[in-house]
Amino acid sequence: MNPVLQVSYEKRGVDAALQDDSVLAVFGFGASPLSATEARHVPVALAQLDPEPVVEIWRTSGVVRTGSWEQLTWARCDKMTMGHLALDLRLFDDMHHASRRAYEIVQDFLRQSPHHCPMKIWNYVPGINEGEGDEECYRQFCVGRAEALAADLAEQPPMPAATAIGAPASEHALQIYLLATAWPGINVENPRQVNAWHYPRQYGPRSPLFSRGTLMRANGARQFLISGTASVIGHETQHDNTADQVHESMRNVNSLLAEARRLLGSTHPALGDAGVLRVYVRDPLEFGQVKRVLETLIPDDVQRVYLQGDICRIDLLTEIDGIIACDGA
Ligand code: 3EB
Repeated sequence: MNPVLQVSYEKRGVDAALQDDSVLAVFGFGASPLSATEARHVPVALAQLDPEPVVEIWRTSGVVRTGSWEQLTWARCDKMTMGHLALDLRLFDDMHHASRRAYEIVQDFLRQSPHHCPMKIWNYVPGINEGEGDEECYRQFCVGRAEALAADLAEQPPMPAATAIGAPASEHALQIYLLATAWPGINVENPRQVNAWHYPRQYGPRSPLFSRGTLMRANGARQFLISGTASVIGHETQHDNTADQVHESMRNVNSLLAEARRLLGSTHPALGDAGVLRVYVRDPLEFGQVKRVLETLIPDDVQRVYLQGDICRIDLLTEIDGIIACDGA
């Protein structure tokens, strides 16, 4: 069975991609989330590092409907929903309050959606490393998220996979987008890492709330949604250079894939399976090196895009996320 969600990077314009009725979402890079032209259009502020611009396209089968809920816009087919929220930070006192409001909207939206189980949530946070200690923007983002989620903990579905990356400090929007389905996925944790919600106090007042990966099943086919994966063992950052951090991040990705195979009792998912990776690089000058290292670690047919993004801990230099098909599941 083909995966329900087909993800690809294509050298097309956003408008051309949106002409196609089977398209659930089109992600353009280097543009403010506040510039979306319709519900299926998700501009991401992070700039692409590859010289040739691409768009990320999510395709499904069947009729795509669109609508809005508070400031969130959504597009859905019969099997899944893409929801997109861009909150203008100029309307909020601080990141803590913006994040809490954003996650209240996301929770309210999911509760009434036919697809109420979040599989993965992407968070792009302007100036993520600004502020000292517990005032750091990322830590305040985590506090707001935890407060909104704690409000109805009793009805929490399993935690989604997530990515939280810094957008340029000049960007005005806190951006969150998500993929949701009607049934919960299977959470996958990384045996090499402490579960994120058990991180010790030193990383902030409230732990980040996400699973390391989620196995999504729709229409008989499985796909593995990998959270932002960095050079962390246990809970500690490893290595002070980008090349070694790329190697460690890929060891974590491979460890997650192995854990997913163990849970499924299957030989998939594996890196050679159809899929895409997004690679976030803090320092654009390191792009060439990151690319060279990854070319030695990843099969050529795994599509990937390189984006300039700050990682949520100041000592993390790179992070990788992705969506991988679980052939034959
Ligand atoms: C780490 O391993 C990296 O706060 O939602 C990765 C993915 C990270 C998601 C989040 C944070 C988040 O701790 C940090």
